[in-house]
Amino acid sequence: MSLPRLIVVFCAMALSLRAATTPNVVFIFADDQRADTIAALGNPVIKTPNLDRLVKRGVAFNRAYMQGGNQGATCVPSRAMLLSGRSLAQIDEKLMKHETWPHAFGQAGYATFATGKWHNGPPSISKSFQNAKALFVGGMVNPLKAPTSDLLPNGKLTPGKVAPKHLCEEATDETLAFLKSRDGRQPFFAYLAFDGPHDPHIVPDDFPVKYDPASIPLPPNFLPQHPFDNGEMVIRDEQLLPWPRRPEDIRAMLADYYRYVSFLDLQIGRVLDAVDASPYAASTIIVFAADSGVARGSHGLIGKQNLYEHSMRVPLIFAGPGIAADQRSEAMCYLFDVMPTLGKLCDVTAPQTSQGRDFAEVLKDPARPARPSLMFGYKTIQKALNDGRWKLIRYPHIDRTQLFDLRSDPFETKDLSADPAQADRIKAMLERLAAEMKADGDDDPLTAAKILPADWKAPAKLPQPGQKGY
Ligand SMILES: [Ca+2]
Repeated sequence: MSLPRLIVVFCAMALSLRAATTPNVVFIFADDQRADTIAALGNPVIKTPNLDRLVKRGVAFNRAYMQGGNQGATCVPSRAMLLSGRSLAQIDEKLMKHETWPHAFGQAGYATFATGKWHNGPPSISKSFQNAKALFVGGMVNPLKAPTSDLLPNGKLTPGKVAPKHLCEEATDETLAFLKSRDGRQPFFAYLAFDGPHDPHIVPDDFPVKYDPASIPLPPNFLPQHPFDNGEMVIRDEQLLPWPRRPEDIRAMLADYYRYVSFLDLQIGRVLDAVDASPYAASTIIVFAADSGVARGSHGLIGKQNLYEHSMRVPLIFAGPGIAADQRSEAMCYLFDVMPTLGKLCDVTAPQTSQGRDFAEVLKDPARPARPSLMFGYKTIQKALNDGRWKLIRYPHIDRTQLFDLRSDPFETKDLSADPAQADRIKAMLERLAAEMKADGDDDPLTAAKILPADWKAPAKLPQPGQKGY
């Protein structure tokens, strides 16, 4: 046999050996899906039979978080953190300055595939994935993909018009086609990024799951208006509903939002069925997560440009070979720890620039802790620290601090910052937050040079698309 032929045979053997011993990965990533939108994890209203299936087979994290944002479109930094394994203060949003984790999977012999939403600029797609299908690049789109002339002002389809395939369904089809194309010679990493349940909350008209707004409970921390100016009160997401927020509007919005989650759940079921029916059923790790939560009436807010739990906490479920079944974990972690963890499970060498920690041990033993504390940021105007029980949020522009006891008050309704008994704790947590920010390269001050009034009332004139502050 000639030397080149020998090399080819050797490489093929090495690849098939790797395929036989290393797991595949299907990573399903939702957009703005709150952690509390899964029936099996305690939501009494929503129907998510397929996410429930995944919960049953794996480990669900109750305290997984995105770290924050440096712009209103938090999708962008969140995905940059996830895919690079770098912290908020250290990301390149275009994903060009550092090696990405999907690239590292490719380098390790994986076939890498992406479909759905991409929000980090076109050049980084081919830098990250060998194969990308039906990726759409950018922010807000109508997921029905119908011509504008066929849509009503609310984004829904004009009665009598027919829409092409919903974006999330199309991305699922592409994922199924990719799974079908596998011949077992190479392990694979498939990344399916849904555009939903980000607003507009639009699913095909004939999707049968519907929710009666009257049956949907208001969030326990619902308020008609946020109690002070958090620095981001009139950004686009906050303009989705008028002030004061009305319970009936919030219920109607949640009904549409939940319906979208159920529609995604149907797509997730198609992926689970396809993996189950494939030769890779026993060798495939399935991960479900979302890039952020969102407020939807909590604290008088609608969007995710805040550091409350409903916006920062994300769903995170791992299932597959070597992972405990039907377990919940209280281990705290960031989204940017997820790829390092998958790297560990799949024996993929981390990019040198990845900073996330692997918590693969938690997947075997869900009682183990992961990170001792977490730090969050939104622009220069909100910074926070969660030490496992206590959460401090700092608003430097109005010189204001909130302190919540997450153990007794998971909905962050009782701000203890004015309690003299908490003064030492607040001082210590502020010092720790400042030190952790500094260690991570975040130089923003915790008290702004110019302090603005904290009072806020809805302005008569709101910023419009394209204007500053929108
Ligand atoms: Ca998002």
